[in-house]
This record gives sequence, structure tokens and C-alpha cells, in this order.
Amino acid sequence: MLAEAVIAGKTACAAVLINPGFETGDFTGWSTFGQGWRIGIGADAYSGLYGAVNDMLSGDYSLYRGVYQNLPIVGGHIYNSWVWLRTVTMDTSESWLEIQWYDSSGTLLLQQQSAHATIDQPFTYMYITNMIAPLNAVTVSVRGIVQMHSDSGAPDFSIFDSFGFSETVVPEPSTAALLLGVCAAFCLLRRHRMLKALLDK
Ligand SMILES: [Ca+2]
Repeated sequence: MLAEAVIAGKTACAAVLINPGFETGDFTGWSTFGQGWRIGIGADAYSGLYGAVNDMLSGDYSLYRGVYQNLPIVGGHIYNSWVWLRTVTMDTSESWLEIQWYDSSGTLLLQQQSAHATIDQPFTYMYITNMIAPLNAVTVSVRGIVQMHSDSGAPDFSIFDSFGFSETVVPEPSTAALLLGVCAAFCLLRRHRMLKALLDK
């Protein structure tokens, strides 16, 4: 069991999105806010069988809608994020990929956005690369955002699939091995603390 924990600790160094392409067929791992979120199939999937759709319909009132997932990160490290975004009959809204960085008290430190989709597009790679997490950030929120410009009610559809979030490791060649060792040691320590907390319960 300890050996399994050690192996899991090493691979858990960079947190990974749960259900990034909605292939559970639901929003497992994700949260949403605002109106209109559902899981779509067929043309609503960039990859696999499912994608996350926001329907903006007549009479809607939510100006901002989001689908998001939070992950632990390390301040000062460099990260990339992406999603495939398709938009249909866009005329009263826009949508984009958004990254928010939070400190340990849940305070928003910084927000970054990809290019915005303002007109119809097939599934298009939307991304933000080489983001440096604020030094005191501990959590990232990876978000697909839709903004309604008015309540005129024209139907607009924004479809998100295959979200991604990864760390860019760019150590000096001479320190690469050292950094990997530190990373492994950090994960081991964290895993040890988690195990100890569990055992102490
Ligand atoms: Ca999918």
C-alpha cells in the first residue's frame, strides 16, 4: 500500500483535470453557474461522444455563464490551458477560456482570458500559454465562460470540449535532476502528510 502511495504521489505532482472531455456523459468533476448548461452529443463533441453546451435562449437572464473546475497548483510555476470551442448562431454573446488564480484564503489574485469567440466558428483551439501562477496562488480555476450582451433572446450556442491544463517544466539542464528530485520529495512529503492525516482520524 505504501508503494502504491509513493507511485501515486509521483504522478500526482501536476494535478490533472477530471473528466476534461465530459466523457462521463455528465458534469462529473465540473461545476456550472448561470443558465443553459447541458451535455450535448454528436456535433457537440469535438472528441469522444460528449461536449458541454451552453444554450442562450429567449427570455434568459444570466449575463454570465460558466463551467469550471478547480485544481491545486504551485505559485510561480508556469502553466498552459486550452479548450476546443464551437459557437453557433452567435449574435448576442461571446465566449472564451478563462483562468483564475486564487490564494489559500480563496481571494482571486489574477484572471487571464483566451481570445474571445464573437462569431460562429467550428471547434477551434482556444488557449493561454506560459502563464506564471502568482507566487501566493494555490488554486487554479479552469473555466469556459459565456457572456450574454443583451436579453434580446436570440439563440446562441457555445460548445466546449476537451479542456486541458498542464505545467511547463523549464529547468536549467544542470538542475533538471535536482528539481525532479525536489518535486518527488515534495509529493512524497505531501502524500505522507495525507496518509498520516487519514491514519490519525
Ligand atoms: Ca468530449
